[in-house]
Amino acid sequence: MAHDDPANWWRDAVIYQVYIRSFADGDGDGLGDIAGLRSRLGYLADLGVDALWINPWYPSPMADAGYDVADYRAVEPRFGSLEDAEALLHEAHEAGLRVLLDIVPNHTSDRHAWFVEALAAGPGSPARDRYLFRPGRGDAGDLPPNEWQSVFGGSAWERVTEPDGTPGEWYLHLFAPEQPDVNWEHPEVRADFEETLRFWFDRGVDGFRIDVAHSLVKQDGLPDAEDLDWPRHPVEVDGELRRSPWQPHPFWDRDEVHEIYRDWRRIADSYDPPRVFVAEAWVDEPERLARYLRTDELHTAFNFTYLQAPWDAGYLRHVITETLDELGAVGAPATWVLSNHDVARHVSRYAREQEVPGSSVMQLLGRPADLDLGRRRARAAVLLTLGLPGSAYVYQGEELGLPEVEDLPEDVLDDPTWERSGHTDRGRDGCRVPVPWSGTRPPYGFSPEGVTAQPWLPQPDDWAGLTVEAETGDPGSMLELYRSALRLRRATPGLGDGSLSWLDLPTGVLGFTRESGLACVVNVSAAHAELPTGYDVLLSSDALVDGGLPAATSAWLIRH
Ligand code: TEU
Repeated sequence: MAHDDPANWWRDAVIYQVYIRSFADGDGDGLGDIAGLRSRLGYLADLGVDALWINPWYPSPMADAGYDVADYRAVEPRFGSLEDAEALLHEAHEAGLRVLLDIVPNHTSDRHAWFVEALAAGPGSPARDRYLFRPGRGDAGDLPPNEWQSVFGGSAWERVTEPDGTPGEWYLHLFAPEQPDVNWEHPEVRADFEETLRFWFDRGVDGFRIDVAHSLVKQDGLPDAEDLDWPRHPVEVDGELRRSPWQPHPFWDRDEVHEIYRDWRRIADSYDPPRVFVAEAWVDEPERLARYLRTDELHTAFNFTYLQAPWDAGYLRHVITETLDELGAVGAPATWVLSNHDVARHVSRYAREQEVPGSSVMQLLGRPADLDLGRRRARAAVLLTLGLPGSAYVYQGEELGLPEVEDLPEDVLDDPTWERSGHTDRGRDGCRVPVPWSGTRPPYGFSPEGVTAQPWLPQPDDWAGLTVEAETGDPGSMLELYRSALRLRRATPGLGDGSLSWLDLPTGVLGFTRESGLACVVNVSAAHAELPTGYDVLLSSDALVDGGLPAATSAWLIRH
């Protein structure tokens, strides 16, 4: 298996996403930190994952939970110090865990030294050229330069007050106004991010997750996006799943972005062992995603097409096949991901009617939920996810079966989406609630015993059964299913990197074989399904009934 090989471990690694502010609080201020993470490395090694991806831990005013970086080569004091970070890297490696950090190259914080300098320097200055400042439209320049909308809602442009006190230029921010987009045409911008890569690689970091990897380059002249169909999920046309034809977009997935990653790859390859990248690129077509994974570019990319797929056998088979075909064509392994800190937790997604592709909390609210069904499907889905060829991600808390917290009080909502949408979109806080470790009441061991600080987001009162402590040793728990699956995945040839062949099974039942006589069968339907003959069961997501798979159950099988 690839994960033992220092040059190829990423081809089938299981990578655990540490959303650091919500993972474990070591210093008792209600915010997770490096000390908390260090104290839980044993848990992660024992869980059986190969690597960690840690969300941004750099100094930040936290306008977007750390994705507004004020200094890329330091650590936010609320999370710890650079020494703490180095100690963590050392201890993780000792525990057999590789570590990926998160680099945010599309935008900086508005408190980054460059932006502070740009504001003070005024229009036309070289300092402004590191960002995308433009004059406004209209006689008084009081209209934004174009119609681009921020991902968090509202215009993607903010007007500044010039040093002389007059209303002045506008700057682009595809995300919050506190996250000005940088100008990737500027050689100094390129050189500085490369120095950041080296800074952390020199400290032993094994790779980077690249935030919004598909947005760095904007079209010359910044033209409006004319009625573009974006995103483009496959939709059923005449009984077949198809996408509308791809068209260039002024800021998403422009072809010019690839040159940047060729440069980054050369830097990663200059290290021994080579460092690796995973792209966060919300590019729907696997064919477009594969372009990021050509041999001289990035290693892997999150598979959001899979994450957004409804619980539907035909749809899942379609996106799995498409992914493996397109990524295979450039020699890249697939990744399989069900949840992260930006999307509604999959237990809650799967608890709803599965008609449309999607991931947002707004699609869920107000729709009837069957959380027991959501959990069964989530259990079935993890054996699918870990049974597919390639690498996989586990978002902290999914191994406990945590649901989305859909009823956070409005006054605790922290995601900029809530304000930017004029309080119409509650945003992503519901999947970011601190992890419950032990005990029967909040903070469930998230903070050290005896502290009075509350977790930065309140945990539900009914999570006593979902703590690591409560689930440990309970054979029916989500945690023990993850532990068993991860243990088997490591020990069983045929799981991890490689290929698959589909089995011909009844409608609604997905099944495929892997190398070494291994098979994975997932009953996506609402009816009972027979298992294929000639196999023994290695692991099933729930108990078999009459030797077959009840609805929303999956199994790993081995040929006898
Ligand atoms: O996210 C990029 C992104 O466009 C989406 O995930 C987005 O957050 C979501 O669709 C909003 O509804 C990355 C980070 O993962 C996210 O946490 C940051 O907020 C964002 O970039 C800006 O840095």
